[in-house]
Amino acid sequence: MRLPLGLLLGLAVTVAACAPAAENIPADVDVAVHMQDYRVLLSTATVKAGTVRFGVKNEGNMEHSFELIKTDLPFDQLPTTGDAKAKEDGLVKQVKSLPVGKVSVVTADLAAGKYVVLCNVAGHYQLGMRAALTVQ
Ligand SMILES: [Cu+2]
Repeated sequence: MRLPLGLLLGLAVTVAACAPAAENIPADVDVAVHMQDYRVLLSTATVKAGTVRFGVKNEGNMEHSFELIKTDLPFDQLPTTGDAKAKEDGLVKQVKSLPVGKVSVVTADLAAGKYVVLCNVAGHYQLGMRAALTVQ
C-alpha cells in the first residue's frame, strides 16, 4: 500500500511530538539503573568499592526519583514515613526528579557494604521500586 508522502511526514511529526526525547545510558557506567513503573532493574547486583558511576534512566511513564541508601536492612524492608516514602536514613546520593525518558549519571564514592537503590516518589518504594546492591 502506498501512502502519500505528506501523510507519512505528518505521522512522523506527530510521533516525534508525543514521545519525549529518549536518552541512552552511557555504555561506560558501572551500574545501569532502569527505573520502570514499578520496579528497579540493575545491570549488576555487585560492584567494587571506590568510585561508582550510576547511569539512571526513567523508562516508565511517570516521574521517578533515584536514591541510594546504605543500610543493613533487607532492601524491601526499609521503614516508611507518614507520607508513604521510605525513610532516608543512610542516604548517600539522590536525584529528586527524573523526567520520563531522561538519564542522570550519578557518581558516588562507596565503601563496602549493603545498599538499596530505590525510587522515593510517594508510594513507589512500597509498589516495588527498590533493588539491592552490594559493594565489596
Ligand atoms: Cu518511582
